[in-house]
Amino acid sequence: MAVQNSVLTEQGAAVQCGYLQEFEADVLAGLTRQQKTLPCKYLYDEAGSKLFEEICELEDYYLTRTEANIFCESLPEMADLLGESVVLVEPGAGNCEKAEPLLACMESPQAYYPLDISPEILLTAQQRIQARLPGLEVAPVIGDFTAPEAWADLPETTHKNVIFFPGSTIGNFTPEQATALLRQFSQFLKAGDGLLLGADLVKDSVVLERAYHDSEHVTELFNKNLLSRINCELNGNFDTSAFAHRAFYHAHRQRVEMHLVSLKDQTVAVAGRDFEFREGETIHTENSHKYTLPGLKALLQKTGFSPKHYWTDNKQHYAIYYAEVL
Ligand code: AVJ
Repeated sequence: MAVQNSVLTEQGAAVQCGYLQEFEADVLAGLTRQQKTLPCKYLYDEAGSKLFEEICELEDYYLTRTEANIFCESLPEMADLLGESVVLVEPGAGNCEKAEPLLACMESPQAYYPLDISPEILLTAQQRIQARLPGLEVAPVIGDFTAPEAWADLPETTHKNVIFFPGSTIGNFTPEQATALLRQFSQFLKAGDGLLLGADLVKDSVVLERAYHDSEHVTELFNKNLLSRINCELNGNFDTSAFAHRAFYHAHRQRVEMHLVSLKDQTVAVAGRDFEFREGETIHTENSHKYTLPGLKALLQKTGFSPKHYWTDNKQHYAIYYAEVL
């Protein structure tokens, strides 16, 4: 049974009300820290998600098209490994555009459960997929996939489940967080269930840094949108022109870090509180962790999965891994 639209909207409204309180608490806590930090999940509001979609089209941002090419080449093989009558669960599904060709290629998929925080985007995607794949049950679940409650809202099933986690979303998590998240995935799954995971690989730092400091400055807008969002939703007064976008590869941590650099000494108010910035001080806004193939394999193994197969592009810029629960 698909979730009724009215239920979905109510569920969405309740989730979003709690979400605003959590946003405020997280922003105030993050700006109080020695290294000012804002959780990267807040970059993806409606405007941020649109900017991120623009990033995905950029020449400098190789990730999306490289992953798409790998999928395009190996979809039948992947669908074959997944098997028939599978329930596909996608945490952070967004517009569900990556799942659609996979579902179309799979042998009589049982259901598709996209899990995301935006009810509007999910509803549009649900209608689109149901029109293109009639007979497939598409039941969106509104929630934050890093929260255990969201997983409890998923319908129970006796069929084989496969968690679909493409887009290198795993890169947003530190190794410790990624370990916890994949353990959460494997605990939700049962023996024989699967995980199809996309991850960006370690490579030349020039290529990496260009992807996050693009020549068309879309990533800069994406990063600064977080400040505009705080201004709007939390009554802030950030002057976005008094901050600069910075992105660099930290080889030891195997990640690209995104920051906003204060261009002068300044005081900014958020939700009735004042925060001091020194010139050159930064707010750390996002991490994008990069993996090696052995690193990915080890991560899967220590979180309850048995790695079965991986696919890469010829430059080994990006990998898609398929693993099953032991
Ligand atoms: C959505 C986490 C995959 O890390 O490449 C892109 C986010 N931030 N450009 C990434 C992002 C700036 C993206 N992920």
